[in-house]
Order: sequence, then structure tokens, then C-alpha cells
Amino acid sequence: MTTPTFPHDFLWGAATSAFQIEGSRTADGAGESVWDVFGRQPGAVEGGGDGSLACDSYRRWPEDVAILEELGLRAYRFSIGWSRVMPDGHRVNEAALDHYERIVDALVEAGIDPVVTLNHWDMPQALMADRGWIGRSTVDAFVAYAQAVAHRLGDRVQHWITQNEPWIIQLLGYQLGLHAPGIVDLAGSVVAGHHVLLGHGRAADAIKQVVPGAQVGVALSLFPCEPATGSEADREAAWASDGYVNRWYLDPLHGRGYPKDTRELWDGILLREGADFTLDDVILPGDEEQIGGRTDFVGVNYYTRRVCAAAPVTAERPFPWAVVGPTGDVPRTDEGWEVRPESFDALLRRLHDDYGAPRIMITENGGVYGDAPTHDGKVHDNRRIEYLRSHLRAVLSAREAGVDVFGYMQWSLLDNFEWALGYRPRFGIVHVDYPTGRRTPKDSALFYAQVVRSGVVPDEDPAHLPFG
Ligand code: IFM
Repeated sequence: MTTPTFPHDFLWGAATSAFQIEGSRTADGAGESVWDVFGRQPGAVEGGGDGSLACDSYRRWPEDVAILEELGLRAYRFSIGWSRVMPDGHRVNEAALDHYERIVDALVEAGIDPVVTLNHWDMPQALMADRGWIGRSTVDAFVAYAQAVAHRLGDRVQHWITQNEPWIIQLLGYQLGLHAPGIVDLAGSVVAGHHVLLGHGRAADAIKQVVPGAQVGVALSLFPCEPATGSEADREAAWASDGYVNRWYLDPLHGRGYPKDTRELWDGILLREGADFTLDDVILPGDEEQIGGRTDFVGVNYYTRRVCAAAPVTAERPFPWAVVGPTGDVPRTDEGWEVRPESFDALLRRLHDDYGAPRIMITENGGVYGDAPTHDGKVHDNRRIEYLRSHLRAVLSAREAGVDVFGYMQWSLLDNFEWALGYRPRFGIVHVDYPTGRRTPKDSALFYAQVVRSGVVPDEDPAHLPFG
């Protein structure tokens, strides 16, 4: 039996996002983003951290590019600061585009494919005048922004990601208020989610008008929803939860319109909430056509699964399921998330089987492990090596089964600002000493570089091997 390997042209990369790494919040005429404002609310961010310095990448980006080069990576997924490019939501700030153009040029020069995300959550605060994504006018503002970036960078950028994690924007930003803009509005959240998807479809068209050969995708946070038991009720609960988290985005993107069961669920919720609108007032004729069929690749952000059980709807729980697990002694990251590569493999196969064999880029995958530099100055993050190894094996297994995964962007290149959790969780394969900005590639980075070089992923835990 031959060992499965990745092909030579596999797109190996690592990912970051603007607000999480850049700092320099007002440089070059940048406008305020919703995260600047949200982060100032007492208690919004653990430890009181904000984005003012982060990894200082707005100034130190040449070091980041050099690290990518040293590791032999062939792609860098990073995001453009929306509020830098459109400080008041509408006017283009050329100085910000100059900045990103310099990064793109350096990447291309180094033979690294820039994978550009347009909205990684840092929308201009000015767009809150129409309630952010709840307002339909934000879709127009987003399209104008996408056009401006495509005009400037389109001749050098092939891979575009319009939106990062529509469900997380909807859930944490507009339903629970745990992320910027901090809105708690269950009924409004479904409106926001629809506008995020519409923004994807319309921005994809706009990018392709400017750059006919562009490959445009959207990065979805996909969580396999698995039933807690074999009971019919739990299976139904898991399917309903899958509708809320996964199918609500996947179906319309693949030209099927919103799934009927989840649409009914939302209409019931709007009624119970006393909303003065139904989904028919929000999803206007033609919208689903503008969302569907524009995705050249599906971006998959995978971290873990959800284990669901049937549960009664209550005032606190508007949905007929509860996320109950996993429980017990399962492997977990330092953030408590279950390490579950087999669900990753199953997810990729499911996308292939249920959605017409789409092209897939893994746009995020990684784990929180808090290992710090030891006396030898190195970071021996063996558990992250094992996380990476097992998830890359899952990708290989799915590819062997015919799933068209063409790239993998590890999350994250750098330890960085983890949103409401501040700087405590460390996702990076490169350690960042925040007070000095010093970057130290961890053992996992060296392991990853070896996989990238060889295309081979060891079939057992190599944690005992010396990567440091
Ligand atoms: O850090 C985030 C990223 O910005 C979006 N996806 C999930 C990551 C880890 O929580």
C-alpha cells in the first residue's frame, strides 16, 4: 500500500485577519471599525485588550512575509481592513490601498499566492448609521468596497474571499452581542445574516466584472451537528441545528435557496418575537438568485463539532435543541474545544456528496495551545503538532475519497487578538511576544514546513521527533 500524499501544486498556506494582527489603528487615514468601538465597552474583551498594537503587523508585515517564505508556504490568507479602505463607509482611502498593494507585491515577489479576505469583521463604524448588516444599504457599501479593492489588486490576486463566517457574524455580532457591533436582536440577526450572504453574491459579481478570471469564495464556519443519542428526537434536533448553522448558508450559496425547514423555524421565531416583518419582507424576489452559483470554491473553517439533543423551546432557548456535548474524557484544546478530526473528514465528504462536489479550500483550521518559549528559546507545542497532523490526515483521507480540497490555510500564522477573548488564547504556529512583537516559530511551524516540503503527513503522532 502506498502512503497517500498531497500533490505538488497543493496550496499550502496560513491565515490571519487585519484587526487581529495589525495594530496602528489610525495609520494612513484609517476610519474606526466596529471592533474599535466595541472593544472600548467595559467588559467586552477579556483582559481589556484592544487592537491598538496586536502583533504590530501593520508595521512589521515584512517580517511576517519573511516567515512565510522561510516556512516554504505558497499562500497567505490575510484580510484587508475594510474601515481603512473606506473610512466613512463610502469614500475610498487610496493610502490604505497603497499599504495592501505593498504587501501583495511582496508576496507575489516571494512566490506566495495572496488569498484576500474582504470582510473579516472590521466593517466601518460609520455603517452602523443603518444598523450594520441589518441595513440593506450595507450590501451596496460592501460591493463598492469590493470593487475598489478589486480595481487596485485584481491583476495580482487570484483567490478572493468575500465574507468570513456569515453565521458567526449573525450569531455573535447580532444575536448574542458578544462580538462587534454588540447587538442583541434575535429577529434582526437573521436579517443581518441574509445581507451578509447577499453581500457575498453581489461582491462576487463585482469582483469578476473587474477581474474576469478571479476565483471567488466565502469562508463558512461549518460545525458538524451530531446527535447525542440514536433517538429519533435527537437525530431530528441535530438536523434542525445543522439547518441553523450549516445548511442556511450552504444551500443558498449552491443555488437551492434557503432550506424550507429552517425558513419555517425562523418564521416561527419572528412570530414569537413579535417582529413586525416576515422573511418574505427581507429575502426579496431575486435575492436568492443573486446569492446562488457564484462561489468558485467553498472556504471551510473547521474547528470542532456540536453534539445536539432535543430540548424544549424556552424564553432563553429559541431553538428546539440544546448543544450538550461532547461530554467526558475526549481530547480537547486549551480552550476546551473537542479535537475531532474524524468529523472534519466526514464534513468534507458530506460537502462533496450533498453539494455537487465543490472545490474546497480549507480557509481555517487550528487549535489553542498555550505553550510558551522554554529555556532554549523554543516553543515545544507538541499538542498543536498532533492537532495539525490529525487534521491533515483527515484532509488526505477526504481527498483519497475524491473530495476536491485544493488548499489548506492553517489558523493562524501568528498568535493574535482572539476577539472577545483578548490575547489569552494562542492559535499561532508562530509565537508572538506582545510587549516586544518578537516572533518565534513554534515546533508546529517547523513540522508544518516539513509537511509542505514533502507532501507527506506522518500516520502517527510524531510529537517525540525533534522539530525544535
Ligand atoms: O480567530 C478566529 C477567526 O477570526 C475566525 N474564525 C475562528 C478563529 C478562532 O476562533
